[in-house]
Amino acid sequence: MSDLQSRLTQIVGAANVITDDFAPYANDWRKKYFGKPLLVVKPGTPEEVAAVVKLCAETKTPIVPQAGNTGLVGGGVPDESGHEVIVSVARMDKVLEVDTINNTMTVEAGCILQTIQEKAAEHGRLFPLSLAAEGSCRIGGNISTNAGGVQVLRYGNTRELVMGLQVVLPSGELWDGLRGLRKDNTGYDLKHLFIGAEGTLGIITAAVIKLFPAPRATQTAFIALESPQKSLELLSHMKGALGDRLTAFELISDFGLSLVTKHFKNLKAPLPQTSPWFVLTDVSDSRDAAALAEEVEVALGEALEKGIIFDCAIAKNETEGKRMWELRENMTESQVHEGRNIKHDVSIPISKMAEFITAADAQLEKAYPGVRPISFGHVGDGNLHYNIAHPLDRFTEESWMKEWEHINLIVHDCVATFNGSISAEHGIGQLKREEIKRYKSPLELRVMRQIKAAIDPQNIMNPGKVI
Ligand code: FAD
Ligand code: 2HG
Ligand code: ZN
Repeated sequence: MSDLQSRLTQIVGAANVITDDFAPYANDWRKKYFGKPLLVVKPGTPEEVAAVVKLCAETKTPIVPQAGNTGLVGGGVPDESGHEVIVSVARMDKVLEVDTINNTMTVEAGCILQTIQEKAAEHGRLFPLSLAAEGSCRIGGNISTNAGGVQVLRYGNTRELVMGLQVVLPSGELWDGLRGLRKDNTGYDLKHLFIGAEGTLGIITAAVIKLFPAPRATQTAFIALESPQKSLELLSHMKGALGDRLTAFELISDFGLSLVTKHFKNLKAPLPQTSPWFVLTDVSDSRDAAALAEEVEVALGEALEKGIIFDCAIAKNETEGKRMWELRENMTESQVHEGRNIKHDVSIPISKMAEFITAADAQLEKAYPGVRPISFGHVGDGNLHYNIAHPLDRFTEESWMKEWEHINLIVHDCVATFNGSISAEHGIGQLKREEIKRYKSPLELRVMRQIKAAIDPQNIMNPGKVI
């Protein structure tokens, strides 16, 4: 046993230092990255995390923080050097406090997102962060990626949902910023540095998160329409009719939906006829369900009359609504079953989204005739998942992967012409670390590096990620 291993064992106990069977920690969800860690350490308290990091700082051992390991950009996966230690917060998975007057919950960083949602519901509250990985991602990972998901339209990104943080800095010092304050103008707001930092500035050990009153009624509708442009018209119409009660607004292409029904035989499209595009939307309210149902029906009826939509199915009850959402939630997994594609997670001003899809589709088709874009996502937030599957006649799944950089260049250069972003919600990790240099200004990159150097002068905290 190495000296480092025996000292880590003294801190967390032998059962919590993993020296083999690294696969669940060293490989990512997409099976794109296969890292080789030195060890995996699983501390049980913030003090243990601090002691582990202090030891790593003393021995200049690089650390990769990890929570649920569902990230899509390789941020939580070590390199192949065999020198990096994964520090997993998975054991720190408790809800510490629910304060229904302050409308906050204090949670350990390893708390599973779904557990938090369920705990909030038990108290008649809502924690609105919602994404398909919610059964396995953990709040420390959600905060570190500033995760988005399907309710950003109404409640904001994770950044808007975090009120306080407790963080172990790369020196091993424990910063206790676990405050549940709605107002605190006492200088730089440090928590924002760690939100979305993808583990490059410290290890989040706990958080105070914001709760909302649980809505009394939710109406889900699955809508058929002709084009992305019509979806923008519908968004504007629905916002006008229903205001901020519009909670989710997801665009789904026909091809994207067909992959879900192909690979999940138990799931059925809610509308009988085909359509090139669909929108899945939720409207929620704290008033009674019947009144909301009527308002949603009237709004969609008007959209039909105005020729914005072809058809729609309004869920008659919660179960029907859930079935509609299962189609959306299984989109990512259905694409895994279909074969590898080249993912893009782009942000575009909402008003330009249709123009972007037309331009990017045309540029890709010119370069790769028969290319098959799978377009879907959080169009209500201007965030499109634009995953590119290979033309069936000239490429195999494997040969398509060799086009990765060229496809990225086409798509991301197109994003840049719309003044968009090449990562709306998944982050940079190692996947986009080189590419970001092309799209972020030298000034922004320099300031980011200065911040990193000030907080982590030894560069031990998730080196090789983000910058
Ligand atoms: P991990 O994968 O463990 O880590 C993610 C990053 O955070 C890494 O860089 C890691 O080093 C760092 N990190 C983890 N824990 C800590 C900590 N305690 N302190 C400091 N740094 C830490 N993302 C979205 O935004 N929206 C979606 O709709 C969405 N849907 C998804 C659907 C599927 C099916 C899958 C597989 C993923 C999806 N994701 C989505 C991506 C992913 O689930 C999110 O990024 C999630 O927030 C990551 O959480 P995690 O606990 O798995 O983090
Ligand atoms: C989603 O919105 C996730 O479902 C994953 O962000 C998107 O599969 C993807 O590319
Ligand atoms: Zn998404």
